[in-house]
Amino acid sequence: MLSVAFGIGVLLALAGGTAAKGCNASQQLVSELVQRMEDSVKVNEMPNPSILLALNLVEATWNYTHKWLLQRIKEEAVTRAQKDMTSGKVALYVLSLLSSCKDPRHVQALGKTINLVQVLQQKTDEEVARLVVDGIPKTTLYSVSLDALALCLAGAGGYQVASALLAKQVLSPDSHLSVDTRAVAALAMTCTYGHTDLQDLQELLREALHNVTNGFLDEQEKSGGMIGNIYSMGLALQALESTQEFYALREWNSTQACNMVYSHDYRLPMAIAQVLPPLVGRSYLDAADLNCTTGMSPNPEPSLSPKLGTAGDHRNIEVHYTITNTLQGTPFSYTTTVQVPAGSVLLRVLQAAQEKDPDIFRFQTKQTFWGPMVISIHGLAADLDQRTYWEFLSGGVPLQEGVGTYKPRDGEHIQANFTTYPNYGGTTMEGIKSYL
Ligand code: B12
Repeated sequence: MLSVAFGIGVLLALAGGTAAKGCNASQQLVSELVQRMEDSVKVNEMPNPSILLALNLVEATWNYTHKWLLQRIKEEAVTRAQKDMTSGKVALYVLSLLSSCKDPRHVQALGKTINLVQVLQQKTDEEVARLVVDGIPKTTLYSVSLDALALCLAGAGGYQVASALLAKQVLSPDSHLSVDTRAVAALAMTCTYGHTDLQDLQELLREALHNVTNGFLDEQEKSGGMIGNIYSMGLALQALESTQEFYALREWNSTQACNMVYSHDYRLPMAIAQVLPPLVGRSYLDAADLNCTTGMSPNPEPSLSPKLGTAGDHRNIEVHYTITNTLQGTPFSYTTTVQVPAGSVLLRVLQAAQEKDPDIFRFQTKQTFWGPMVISIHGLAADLDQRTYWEFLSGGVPLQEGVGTYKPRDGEHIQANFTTYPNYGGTTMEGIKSYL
């Protein structure tokens, strides 16, 4: 029902010339991905700002779902941004509002008004203070990168220090930043580079951007187009898309990397939201420069219906499952074997293990935009402050998908290990003062 409207919307965007760079994906692929993203929007779930941002970046036709998302995002902003949101989440809200040509300094809904940029500045200051004192941010460097990007695009203060710290982290041999984090940091640093007159800071950013972009290009040359994994490709392509001047002397044939993206059937709305912009030659850096005059499509209200379950086939498979903690309190390690229908996602395995032996294999999840995240197993809970989490592996190799998406094979051995995510090398304020 919505596809006609999207088709037209995307066509308009492409006719506007945005597809000249980047992957130059077919309109059919872009429309299909837009459709999947829109179909994922449900009235009974949290509005996802990354989806609104991606819809705006591909200039999908304004319709009921789009309008509903924007309204819900404003409502969430005025009720929850100050108290219940991390800095990174507020940054995504700011980016989604900017991309809708709405002023994030003046968000009005439910009879309340909030200055979301001010909230973001406060939260970014807390991240920066923690990064300077402890060498690690309050949340993650991925979030700090979103913070710096959103503040820079909103034309607010506070992003220069954050960007300088990010550049230091990128250049530190001790900080093993993921591709996703380096990509968003590159977007933030590129924005800062274009908005600062401070020469020392520019030089630092140039060096860090050169490092990130050349690292990505080396990686894709070695891995047949892949940068990180299939879920980091969207952000990596966004970064390469908007940082050409920092690898100017190097030829990049994007075909390999784009083919890698085309070969994957993206289903997760979050993954689609990150990969769509570079498919039409755009990145999050374009969020504040969009033309929002597109008219409202006459399509009727979409169903915004609850999610459908997935049906597997009738065969059963056997999966071995081990949970291990050697990090905190009394160490433990337990293994079980369960039968689940073929085609089941890993969550089904955890449920079967819990049903079989609830004392040992009880677990809890929290819903996130990437699906259900396992936050506790055997009564041992992940803790943001202590930077602990339950990591999932198969044959000792970390899974690239979560329990709501990953489908184990017959006979596979899945491990859940209680572990910590890396502490990044410290950067003292002294270390960055000279750049500011
Ligand atoms: C930081 C991060 C983490 C941190 C989160 C810590 C924290 N307190 O913020 C930690 C290290 C805990 C983590 C864990 C995992 N992660 Co992670 N993570 C990220 C990263 C780099 C940034 C997320 C973020 O901060 N977003 C910004 C904030 C503002 O948005 P948010 O909605 O509040 O973010 C929350 C969710 O993203 C959630 N989250 C983070 N990772 C994952 C993964 C899954 C599957 C789920 C359901 C939720 C989730 O934690 C965030 C904070 O609450 C993304 C990269 C990306 N491209 O998005 C990968 C990413 C989302 N993670 C990924 C994966 C695979 C995992 C793991 C499954 C890895 C593993 N083998 O165990 C586990 C989750 C296991 C579980 N317990 O269920 C994949 C997901 C791909 C997919 N198809 O689902 C991504 C895209 C990285 C990648 N390119 O492979 N992750």
